[in-house]
Amino acid sequence: MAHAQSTSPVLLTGFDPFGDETINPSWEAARALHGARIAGHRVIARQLPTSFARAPRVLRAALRELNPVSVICVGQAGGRAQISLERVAINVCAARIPDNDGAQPHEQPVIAGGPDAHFSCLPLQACLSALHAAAIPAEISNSAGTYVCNQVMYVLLHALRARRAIHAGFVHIPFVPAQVLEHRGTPSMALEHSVAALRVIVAATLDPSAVPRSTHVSGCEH
Ligand code: PCA
Repeated sequence: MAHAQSTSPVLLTGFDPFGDETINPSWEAARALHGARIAGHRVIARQLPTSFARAPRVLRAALRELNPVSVICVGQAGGRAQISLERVAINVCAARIPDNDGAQPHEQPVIAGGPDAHFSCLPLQACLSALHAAAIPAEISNSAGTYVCNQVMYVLLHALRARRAIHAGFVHIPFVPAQVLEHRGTPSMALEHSVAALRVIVAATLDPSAVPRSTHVSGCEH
């Protein structure tokens, strides 16, 4: 079993473009690491649709198929200036704009009857320290919003709630510079920096000495 564990992949997901955008840096960054080996584990990148109906299905299928040792879902957070390590997903879907299927839920639960929130099972402090040591602007965020990213984070942590030893969580990344050419003052981060950030986060997550964050609030076992 130790062998199986050491060869289990890391699953990285990113989203397809949504809203007015023609690219989504989360997918560009995730796919840049597809096939990389980090701390002995292979990275597998999968794209999720920006769709309330379809993203959970694609994610659950990937979890079943790949049995990953660690899962990091990535999304674009236009307007943010730093890498955001999301702390919490809430049981709410409330869309400001329609998703890629035209759906725009208002005040619906992600999972009816589910807990109000799920906390990240990533070692957030270790990830944050490693990012800062690599001179990458990063912060812990206390809201992943109420759109598809929050939904995916909630579904991920709900699906793995009985398997708390798996490091799983969500990271938002800024726009890339090309997306803000015509939006003066909107922050962006070069794709290579976001890719470097994800590499650092995966490595910190796989580091056996990385003791988690607040075990008392989320019940993760690491
Ligand atoms: N960002 C959106 C959904 C897809 C993405 O990349 C969000 O923050 O919810």
